Amino acid sequence: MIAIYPGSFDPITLGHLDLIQRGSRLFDGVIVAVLRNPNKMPLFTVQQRIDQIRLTTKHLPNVEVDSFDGLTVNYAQMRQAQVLLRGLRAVSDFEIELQMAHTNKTLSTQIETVFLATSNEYSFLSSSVVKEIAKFGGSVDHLVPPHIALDIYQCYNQNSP
Ligand code: COD
Repeated sequence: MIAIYPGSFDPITLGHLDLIQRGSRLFDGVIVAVLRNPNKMPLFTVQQRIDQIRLTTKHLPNVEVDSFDGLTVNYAQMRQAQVLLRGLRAVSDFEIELQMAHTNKTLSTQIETVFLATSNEYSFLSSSVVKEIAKFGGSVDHLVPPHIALDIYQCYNQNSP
């Protein structure tokens, strides 16, 4: 069974990586799919994010990284995937994720959303938190893979704190 793990991943964090690793043990294949979203002003371009995720997941042979436009369910169907993999950190995630899962179900009855609960140590972690800390000169070494931390420090024009 193939799962799509869709998201912004701007940038990928250790919380995302944890979910990908656990998903790769549950499914035959996991496709990490970066949304090409012209409405958002991302820190990293789609290509940068794809390269970052590829480097981060290179030890996982059944994980592929791609990007997509438009509806996630259409992309999933195009890739012949049966599952959308999503993470749940808190009740606030639950509300949004449940709405998204129900919406996606109305668009395609073939595709199931599977939620994995966050690992305890990453329950507070998001790409936004990482950017906020880095913007104000804090260290994000414990929140993202080492090569991503360097990319982030470079973006904010700072040396490793
Ligand atoms: N622990 C566990 N899970 C985590 C953690 C963590 N620390 N951090 C993030 N996650 C999970 C998130 O809960 C989410 O499930 C996933 O990882 C990706 O997170 P993000 O923030 O990188 O990506 P999102 O949530 O912004 O992605 C949203 C989509 C791109 C999937 C969504 O906008 C989408 O499907 N857009 C396409 C249009 C569409 O199909 N719309 C219809 C559905 S409403």
